[in-house]
Amino acid sequence: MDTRFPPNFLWGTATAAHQVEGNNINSDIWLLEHVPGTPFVEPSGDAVDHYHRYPEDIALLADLGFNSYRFSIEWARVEPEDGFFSPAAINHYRQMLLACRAHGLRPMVTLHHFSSPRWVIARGGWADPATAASFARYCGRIARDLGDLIDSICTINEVNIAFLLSELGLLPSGIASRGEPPAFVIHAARALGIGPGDFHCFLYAATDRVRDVILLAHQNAVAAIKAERPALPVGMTIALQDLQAVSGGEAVRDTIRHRIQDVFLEAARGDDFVGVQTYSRERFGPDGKLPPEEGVELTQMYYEFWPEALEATLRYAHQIAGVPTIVTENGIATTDDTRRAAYYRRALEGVARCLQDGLDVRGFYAWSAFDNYEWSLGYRPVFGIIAVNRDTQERIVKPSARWLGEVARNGGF
Ligand code: GCO
Repeated sequence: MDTRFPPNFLWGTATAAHQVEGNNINSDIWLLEHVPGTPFVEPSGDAVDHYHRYPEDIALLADLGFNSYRFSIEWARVEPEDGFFSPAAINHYRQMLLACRAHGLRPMVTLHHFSSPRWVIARGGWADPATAASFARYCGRIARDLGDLIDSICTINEVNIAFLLSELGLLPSGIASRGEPPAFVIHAARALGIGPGDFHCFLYAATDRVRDVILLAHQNAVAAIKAERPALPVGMTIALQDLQAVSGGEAVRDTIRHRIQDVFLEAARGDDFVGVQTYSRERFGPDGKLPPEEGVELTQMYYEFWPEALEATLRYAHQIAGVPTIVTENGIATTDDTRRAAYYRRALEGVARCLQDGLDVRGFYAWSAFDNYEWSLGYRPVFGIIAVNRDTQERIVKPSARWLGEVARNGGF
């Protein structure tokens, strides 16, 4: 098949501040990593020290052949206390953006990637509409101070993550039930001076009220960014699995799909683009979610090796949201890098088929540039096209990085 991509297609890798920078000590996630009973298997610590090593990292990504880089700006660093914007932190991100520009990488910036400042959670977190206003104020500030160097903005990464975890039964035990809060919530809430019932962090709070605050935060952020930089493309990203119905599972699948995908895709309708983030598929029968299909290879995340999911979710996103898409994350956790390259080849063939059918897909970002901190699962799952020895912080380029970089350089394969 013809896997030529348009000449202006964005080719990049993606990272998130908390997962790579290290020592994000003012964030809610850092707090959760360190409280008694934490659901995190290990703390993030120095991560891959991207906060200090971004100049070499950005140069390496450019050398490999990419033309863009998606990274996140950390709200907890930029605004460590309510209303105090750190000029030093903002300048740090300005230097990162300048490094991207100097190396020919068009920067796509995410303004919220799961972690929030501690003060936000102490004031009601994602259940409080005031958080939508605070978030928009921070986004407007970034647009004003850094927008001249940014190519496009993702306001919030995976607006639907908590709802997806909740519907698929993946929340840490105790969070989803209405019973006693788990120990880690009690301790985290105490550290913030609030009651456990008032602890609403982005990753784990999955109520209708939280959903409304998150979508309001996105809308307010778009308005605040556009007020500063009307021409800057803005969207949000959504975690989308290919949700398949098996032998009579359509009704169950459709109900779940409505709650975890449709309401968010519908909210993206007025945006400049929507970010599609896809890793695998999930199958549903009449009684709910089914286990992985027998005989299908599993990744380190216990997801099925199913690169065709990306084509399916891109088509679905176009159908429901009706705006241009960007693949803001796609990838696989495996220690066998030959499987990663195979996965990307098949996923990209799916993207090419979408383009041939006239879908407006604008770019592809591999998750992730580096092996990094996979949230509660720690450092075990490796998603990177570049390995990192975290004792020495040495970067080791994997063959999949060379392959993907060549595809980017050649605009196809
Ligand atoms: C997400 C996040 C990333 C994850 C990745 C792999 O999609 O959940 O954006 O932070 O690391 O998805 O699970």
